Amino acid sequence: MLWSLLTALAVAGTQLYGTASAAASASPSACVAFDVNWNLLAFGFNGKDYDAGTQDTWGSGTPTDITTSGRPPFNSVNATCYLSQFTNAIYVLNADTANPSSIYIYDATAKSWTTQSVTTGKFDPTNFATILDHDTNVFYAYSAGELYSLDMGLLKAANSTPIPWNDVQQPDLSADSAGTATPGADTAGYQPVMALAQNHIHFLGISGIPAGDAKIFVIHFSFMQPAPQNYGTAFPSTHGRAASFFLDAGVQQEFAFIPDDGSATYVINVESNTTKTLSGPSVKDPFAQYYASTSALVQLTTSGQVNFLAYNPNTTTSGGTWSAVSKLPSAASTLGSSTSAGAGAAAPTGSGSGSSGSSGSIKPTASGSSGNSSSGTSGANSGAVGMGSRSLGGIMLATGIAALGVLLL
Ligand SMILES: *[C@@H]1O[C@H](CO)[C@@H](O)[C@H](O)[C@H]1NC(C)=O
Ligand SMILES: *[C@@H]1O[C@H](CO)[C@@H](O)[C@H](O)[C@H]1NC(C)=O
Ligand SMILES: *[C@@H]1O[C@H](CO)[C@@H](O)[C@H](O)[C@H]1NC(C)=O
Ligand SMILES: CC(=O)N[C@H]1CO[C@H](CO)[C@@H](O)[C@@H]1O
Repeated sequence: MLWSLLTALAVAGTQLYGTASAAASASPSACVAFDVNWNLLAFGFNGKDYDAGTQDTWGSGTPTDITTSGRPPFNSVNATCYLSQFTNAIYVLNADTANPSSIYIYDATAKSWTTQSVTTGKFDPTNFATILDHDTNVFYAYSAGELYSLDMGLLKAANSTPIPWNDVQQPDLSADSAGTATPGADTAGYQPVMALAQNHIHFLGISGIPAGDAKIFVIHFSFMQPAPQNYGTAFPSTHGRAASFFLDAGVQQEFAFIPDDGSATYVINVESNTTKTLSGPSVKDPFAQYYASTSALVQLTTSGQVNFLAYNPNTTTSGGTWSAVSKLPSAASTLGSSTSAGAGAAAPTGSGSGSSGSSGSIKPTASGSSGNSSSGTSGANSGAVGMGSRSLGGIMLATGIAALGVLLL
């Protein structure tokens, strides 16, 4: 009896530890995005894909099952989805461990899938952040101190010719305003946070840049502005996640930035150079993914929960309440199943806010894109949760092992 109890404890400890590890080190293998009519699309939810409809319907009912052939298996961690607004297609990255660099294309009009092959060159498909530029339909990605691009043309179905990731430049991420570009400056150890607005890539969370500032890469001129731009509010210069708010037509002008500690949601307007401070997500999860429409910021947590914050660019000025998209099932079985996270677990988000042990707010109470592109990524389930579970698992495991030792003696 004692033996069974101890065995059970040890097993429980092992399982807890495994789950916590996965949850704490990588973003979900599911992803969320929007079509051009602002229907919320949820991919890789327990082997299925869903259309949850428009925002006014998310509170109840059931989503439409849009699962069909040719879809990726969604068996890889860190899956991300991007709306190509001109084509009404969703581009899906990191969704197939067997084809880690392939880009799966979902034609949201035809409701069909194709697979675009890619030539990676030096680009590492397991270590990057990216945005899809609205006007050019080109991906820009940062990986290991290098900026890359991949031109999707106007594809809503795959082309038989592989598309290359092109080396663009070694960006200068320094705060130097002298006007001289030093390739690679301040890129060491940088965990990229890329946010798109006005065809500019905003690099956030750079340790040497003051709070409230971003380094800007101007896509149309392939040019990194030497001096950082200030956005009026001292949002922290830490790692986090970003998602651009679409407009019904034209390029995005605002993006949301959620620091890893989930303490607030900052909405940065790159026309007025101002920042609004909205409520942080109820679920604090440094690995949550985020995606935005014209009027909502959506969070997919690493535990598979989907939450949203309503946002009206004309009238929302602060605060706000996060709610669950209760229409969608939890994507529970699509957690970052793989082990890949490994060591990354230590400080997955790099310089990110030393939040991970903090706030115990793990309450599941938390209730809670389209034309010329945008970005989005991040996960939920606060580090707090992950750490908590892991510690618990570790303790239980240790206890079990110690007890086993005693028994063996
Ligand atoms: C997933 O993302 C984490 C950091 O967010 C990174 O450390 C890890 O290498 C990524 N794994 C894969 C397989 O992309
Ligand atoms: C915002 O900053 C940019 C770059 O410094 C500048 O060109 C633009 O005029 C500013 N906008 C306003 C409204 O001040
Ligand atoms: C905000 O105002 C613009 C200009 O009046 C309008 O086109 C847009 O629909 C408004 N957005 C929302 C979400 O109400
Ligand atoms: C369909 C559409 O609005 N396309 C526009 C996207 O942005 C580019 C550059 O601003 C315009 O030239 C296109 O007309």
